[in-house]
Amino acid sequence: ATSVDDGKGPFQITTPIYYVNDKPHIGHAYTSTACDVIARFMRLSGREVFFLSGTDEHGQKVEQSAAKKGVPPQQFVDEVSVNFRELLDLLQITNDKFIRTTDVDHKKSVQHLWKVLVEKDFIYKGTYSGWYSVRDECFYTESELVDGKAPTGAEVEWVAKEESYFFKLSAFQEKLLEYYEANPDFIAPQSRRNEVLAFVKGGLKDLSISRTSFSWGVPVPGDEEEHIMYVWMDALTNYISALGYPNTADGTDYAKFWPAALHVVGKDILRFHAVYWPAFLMAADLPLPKRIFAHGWWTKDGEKISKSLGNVIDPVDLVEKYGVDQTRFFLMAEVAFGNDGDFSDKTMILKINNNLANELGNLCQRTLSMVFKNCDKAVPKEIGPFTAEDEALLDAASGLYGRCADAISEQAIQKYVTELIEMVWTANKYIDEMAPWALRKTDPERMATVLYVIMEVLRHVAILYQPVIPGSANIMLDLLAVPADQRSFACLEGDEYKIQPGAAICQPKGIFPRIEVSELVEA
Ligand code: ME8
Repeated sequence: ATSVDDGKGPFQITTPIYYVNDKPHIGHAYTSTACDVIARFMRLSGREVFFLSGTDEHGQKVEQSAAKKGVPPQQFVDEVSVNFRELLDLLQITNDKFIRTTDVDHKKSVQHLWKVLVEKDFIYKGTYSGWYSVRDECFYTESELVDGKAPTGAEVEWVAKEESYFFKLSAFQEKLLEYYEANPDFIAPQSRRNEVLAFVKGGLKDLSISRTSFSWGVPVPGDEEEHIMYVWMDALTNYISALGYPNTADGTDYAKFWPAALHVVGKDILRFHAVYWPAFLMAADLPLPKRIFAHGWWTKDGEKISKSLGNVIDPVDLVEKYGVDQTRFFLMAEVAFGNDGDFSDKTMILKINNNLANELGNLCQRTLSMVFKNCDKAVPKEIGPFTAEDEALLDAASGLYGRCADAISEQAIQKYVTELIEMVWTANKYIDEMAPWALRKTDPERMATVLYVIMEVLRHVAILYQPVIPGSANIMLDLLAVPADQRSFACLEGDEYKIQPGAAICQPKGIFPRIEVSELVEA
């Protein structure tokens, strides 16, 4: 997929809002971290960012979970929502807003959208009977069922003749197809786009958008006593309610950010985002977001992660065992964004030990300790002319930002990290070949030059690693004596921000501890 974002101006990025029926797991950590990498990247590029996350708190699934716990739904969602907020803090996610669908403003916003759709004649009252999956919060047609279950494997129940409001989704089949055609990068990756196209081409039925058989939801305007809104209609609207919709006046977040939005979702909920949400927006005459990116699914040792299998991975445990940056790094580096991935502790430990501890950590450590010991505790001053090898390495480092930016413009986060990993490989190869330790006595000026070159390469690597491993990247930048106000991507261009010869450096310290093998055995 190519970029649809113009690379300039305000930028909105969103995670799905997570259901509060249970505590957060690795999938939630994954999507949130991916969005955080992109948000941080954009901010470091100088763009104004509105990064949104939050919790989806209505619907039958949440109501049932609350009932099981024996607490009123509001109390239940208040408690569980906190776990999601805390996970974001733990992972150092820099969301600008955390929306809850039980927020008063959000509810008003959804009710407003509803009224607009009524005015425009896209909502009518009828009766619904059909299959519903509480787990998926989704209606299915008979023909979609597989062995009496939802295509996702979830149980379905028969909803017998419930009075319901409907959204005229069928009216949007052609309009959606035209839109996908005219905007080939609206849905990414391509394989997922094809699935959406096939689904829409298969025919769209009007969508039941209200329920009467339970009560935990946003009341339908004009029919408050009987009807609550379908949870997906409520939830999807968060992307604009968080920006202040229906207030769209100049100066509002809505005016500034919408529709410069990238919605990142798991492949499980692409249909809601790529079909229903654009149809609601078209019906309301509102602009559509720039892109929907659907990422893949994590499994554990080859199996679906689920409570019943007892193989749920708690991101809080990962952070405790391996560290925040290590967890972020692994999740981003392990699988191509868009593909499925399999989690195992062993792979995680190996990846952290290899790419972070051995390759990046050692490169920093050996370079900086040589500088500290042999160059008067300062960035080398007495540097000679650059050789072809020096120039080649420095050129590779100067091109790094462009390559990384290209990757991010396609949400290719793994590619982004791989660029950095490979840059470090190249630098390690260079240091081994130049062997500055052997030059200490014979040619100190050449030694100083080699060390200087590596420090400059490390500066590029550390600045560009900030979105992925923010804490460690900033420690690296401290060790490299890069001033705190010279860490944005603008400082990767031009000579004035290069590592300054003579700048004092402090005693280097290890950044990435190796995870010991005993832990590997336990895992
Ligand atoms: O669907 N691998 O909420 P949800 C990768 N409330 N990602 C995973 C994952 C896994 N095994 N499991 C979950 C909802 N995710 C709705 C969204 S948005 C308007 C409403 C991630 O709590 C992935 O991003 O079930 C997936 O789309 C999301 O969590 C589903 O979270």
